[in-house]
Formats: sequence, structure tokens, C-alpha cells
Amino acid sequence: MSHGWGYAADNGPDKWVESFPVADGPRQSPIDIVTGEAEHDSALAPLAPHYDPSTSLDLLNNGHSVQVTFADDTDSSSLTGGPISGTYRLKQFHFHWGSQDDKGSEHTVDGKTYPAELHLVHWNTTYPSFGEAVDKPDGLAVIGVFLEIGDENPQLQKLLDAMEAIKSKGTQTSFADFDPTILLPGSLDYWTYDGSLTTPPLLESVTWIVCKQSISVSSTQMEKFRSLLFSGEGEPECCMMDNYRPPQPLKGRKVRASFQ
Ligand code: B30
Ligand code: ZN
Repeated sequence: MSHGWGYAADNGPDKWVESFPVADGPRQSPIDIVTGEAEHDSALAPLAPHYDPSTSLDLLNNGHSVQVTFADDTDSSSLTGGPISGTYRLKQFHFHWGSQDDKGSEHTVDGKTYPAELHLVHWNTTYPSFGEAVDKPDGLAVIGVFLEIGDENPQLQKLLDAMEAIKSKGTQTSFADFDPTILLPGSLDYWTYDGSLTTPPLLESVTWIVCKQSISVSSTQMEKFRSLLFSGEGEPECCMMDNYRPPQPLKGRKVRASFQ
């Protein structure tokens, strides 16, 4: 569970290329989505996520984010439609966020940053497992959802309350019966492009699906994310924040929109 990489000056995004040369590759994520350059593609199907709350397992502080892990031995929680072919199973979801409300998202929209971004990570069941899919060009599909400051989001509260028990790196708590559908925005209109994991190993295996509509979060709720720790028990406390990678060069890629 211990990584050499992180988000500090000495091991952050600018240093990742030293151990992961693909950091400068042709399809890196995140990107700035320039809305005027995105082309509507009428062939893009509606996104069809189907999640079964009984597959949610636990909530984990992995030292770089907070994630909810799902049982992925069946198609019970899976994604079809959108830009992908076939069925992709939900493996986990996690967040990236800032030290203040004016930054924290990985993707940006016409240069606009959001205070946080949710990632729902799915793997292509044409491969036998997540581990086999993670380095394939069509191995993963990640849905990105922006969090925007506004009303308190009651759908986030169960998660935020459970975070109290997993302050330190390497800790987890059971997190049963959670339906991630409640975290999705009302409209599933999206932008899509071919990209990568946004953390090391930065594998170029992700079909990105970024929702146009954000979900709300209050400033008080954002503070709760920032009370998690990068540090392990017994180490000097280091608050988990600014765990985002900035936008990467587009390198000729096309961004498509599911909407006009
Ligand atoms: S993201 O959605 O592009 N931010 C991984 C999945 C999604 C993204 C980034 C990374 C991923 O699966 N990484 C490899 C597995 N990790 C995950 C973990 O749970 O803890 C292990 C690792 O890095 O070596 Cu940390
Ligand atoms: Zn992520």
C-alpha cells in the first residue's frame, strides 16, 4: 500500500515521469475540455449504469484518496452504453479534491476548475479481471463527475460520516449497501475521449466519460474530505488535499459530446 509517488513537491505530478515515462505519452489524463472544440456525435449511446447496492464492500484510505470498493465477481454493478462496447464492471469509486474550494478537480471545462471530482472506475469484462484489463487500450471506463459548491449534498453524508473511521493511510471500514447511483447528476450528458489513469502507473487504458452536469457539495462537506490524512498512524499528520493531477496536453485527440 506504500507508494513512492504522491502529491508533494518532491514526489508530485511533475516528478512522476522519472519513474513512469508514459506520463509524457500520447493519451494522458486529465485534460482541459474545450467545449467549443468538442464535436457532438449522434452515434453515442446514452450511458446506462446499473448498480446493485449489495455489491458495495468497504471504504478505504489508500494514502492518496478515499475509495469505496465493490464486489466485481459478477455483472451486478456494471456500465453499458455510452462510448463503450460490451459490459464494464464497477471496481471502485474515489475522489480528488483541493486545499480550498477554488481548485481540486482533475478535468477542467474551458479552464474552469471545480472543488472536487468523483471517479467511478469500471473494467472491460472481455478481460478476465481488473488486473488484466488495467493496461489494455480498452480496459477501463471511468465516469467523472464534478462536485460544485452549493447546497449540502445529503447523498454524500453517509460517506462523509464513515470517513471519520479511516483518517489514516491504510485504514478501512465496512461500507455495505451503498448505491453509487445516488451520486450521479440528474442528466447523464457527457464528453468522452481516450485517456489514462490520472495516477501512477498512468496506464493509457481509460475511456473517459465526463459528465456535463455537476453534483452539489457544501464548503462544510469539503472540509470533511480535507480532514483525511495522507499519513499513516504514528506518522506526522499530513492532511489529504490537492490530490489531483493538472490537465495534460491533448496531443491531437478529439473530445466528443453526447449532447448538442
Ligand atoms: S483514475 O480514475 O484515473 N484517477 C487506478 C484507477 C483509477 C484511477 C487511477 C488509478 C488504479 O487502479 N490504480 C492501480 C491500483 N492502485 C489502486 C489503489 O487502490 O491504491 C494500486 C496502486 O496505486 O498501485 Cu494506489
Ligand atoms: Zn481518479
